[in-house]
Amino acid sequence: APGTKEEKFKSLEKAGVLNRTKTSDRGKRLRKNWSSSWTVLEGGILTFFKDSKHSAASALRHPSTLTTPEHTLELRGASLTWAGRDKSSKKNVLELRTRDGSEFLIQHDSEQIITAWHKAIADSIGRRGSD
Ligand code: I3S
Repeated sequence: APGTKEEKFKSLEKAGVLNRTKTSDRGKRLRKNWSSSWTVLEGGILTFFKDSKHSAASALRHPSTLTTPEHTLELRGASLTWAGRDKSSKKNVLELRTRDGSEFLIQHDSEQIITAWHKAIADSIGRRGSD
């Protein structure tokens, strides 16, 4: 029912295709490698599945590319900011830093779509606190 805890929790869940790249692994800088990825936000976990730039035919032959998570991020204790020009020349880029010091950039050409992701991720982080 609307207004219940369950309903609020459900409203935080989100899925879609985003461009993303990992820029740091527990503090160690990585070379950017942008790819398009099916992305799911559920229960305080953000999951990037293997990139969706392969053709549909290829995905049918290799279903694991659609179902194998490439990165699973625990949002508890994470921080989310809009990435500055120093981080990327792309528009609409979010920077997500996990508690273990790993960093990801998340991007979508649509401002409306990236704003919805910003809200969903920030709400999820906010609900889980920082300790
Ligand atoms: O921060 P950088 O090095 O300018 O990031 C760019 C590179 O990752 C580039 O790949 P190469 O290192 O193979 O040149 C990517 O193609 C660019 O997209 C990256 O910059 P943006 O500004 O798009 O994040």
